[in-house]
Amino acid sequence: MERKKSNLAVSVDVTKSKDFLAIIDAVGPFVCLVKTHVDIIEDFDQSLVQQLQDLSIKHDFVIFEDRKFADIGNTVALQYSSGVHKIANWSHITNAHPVPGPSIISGLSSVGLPLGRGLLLLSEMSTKGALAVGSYTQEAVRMARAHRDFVIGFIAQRTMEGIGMQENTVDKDDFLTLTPGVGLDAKGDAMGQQYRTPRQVILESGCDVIIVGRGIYGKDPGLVDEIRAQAKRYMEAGWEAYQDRVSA
Ligand code: 5BU
Repeated sequence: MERKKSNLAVSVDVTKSKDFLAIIDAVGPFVCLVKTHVDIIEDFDQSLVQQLQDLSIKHDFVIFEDRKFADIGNTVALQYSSGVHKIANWSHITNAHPVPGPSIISGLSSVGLPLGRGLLLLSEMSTKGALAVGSYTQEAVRMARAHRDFVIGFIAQRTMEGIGMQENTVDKDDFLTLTPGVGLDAKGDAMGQQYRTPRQVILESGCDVIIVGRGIYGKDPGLVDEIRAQAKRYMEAGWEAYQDRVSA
């Protein structure tokens, strides 16, 4: 993030590998991270993974497969390492719902730790009516603190710093907060998504990284110049809000 002066992550939710790679190459210079949902790609094969890794080196970004694991330890270890996608082989970080309890972290770390991978826990969601609130969120943060060797942060709507801690605790967290549900032009979509601006997310809510999907690639993945311009716009808005937060 420091090296590129960017706290922008782009979520590339398209179904054709040609569009997927074109968007990533266009936004690459502006992002610290690219977030994927590889299970929506219709023509997925291992060569796509190789090309994604090449782009990650070319543009200096981290790869995050947004897999949202949610099963028992043994099953998630298999889902993470095996199957068609073999996520652990190429995705630097992935994420999990805390709903099964700490065993989900043990299962995933048995695969990911030896490979130097990291995990984000979903302690909140951006959707209307989300159930990840209150004591659920607090327990997610406690689970993360108990597994600092593998958990590097959260997907959440605000910083998780201090959540669930006793008052006057001097212990400081050092977790990242990555936040989806970010848009400069829309307030939401027709399926429950809710958007806030980079300023609300980074400056007011104390998050670190904005995750932006349709706000950047829009409806037509072929409009590469427009996608590049939007990526630059979101990168500048995110970084300015971050600078304002750290200098406040
Ligand atoms: P959008 O096009 O900017 O709305 O895409 C948001 C992305 O972030 C999409 O890939 C979702 O799966 C993902 N997401 C989210 O929107 N809200 C959440 O709480 C979580 C993930 Br967790």
